[in-house]
Amino acid sequence: MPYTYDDQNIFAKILRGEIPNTTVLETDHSLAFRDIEPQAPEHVLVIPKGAYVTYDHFANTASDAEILDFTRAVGKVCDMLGVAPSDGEGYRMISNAGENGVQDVPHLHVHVLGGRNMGRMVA
Ligand code: IU
Repeated sequence: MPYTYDDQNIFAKILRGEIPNTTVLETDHSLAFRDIEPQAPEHVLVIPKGAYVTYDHFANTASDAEILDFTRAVGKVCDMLGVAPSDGEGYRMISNAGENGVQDVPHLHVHVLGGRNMGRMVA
């Protein structure tokens, strides 16, 4: 079944500037901002500016330029937060998709969490 994108989702509103956010990084095709309910001392969401619902939707249909930009944006955010294991203590990167993934906002977002030990993943 093809994805249908709901342009009234909260991240679409953030991208249109209708709702404020705490921006960490903005690039041509991506935006990174602080999660409103942080689950760790560092909790940033990285989203593509394009209308993609999940990671698979994005990876299977986005342009090479968008994918490169988004991938680099995630890496840059890790650097900016100082959580990369090369100079920090590591991080967790996750993206929830659909019902079983318990995705709340239907616009692709990667969570970057750090600043504490995230514990072993239970599921
Ligand atoms: P999820 O993977 O779709 O469950 O994550 C959605 C995240 O979006 C969650 O961590 C919320 O705290 C976060 N969030 C936000 O940062 N700003 C908002 O206005 C809303 C949700 I609504």
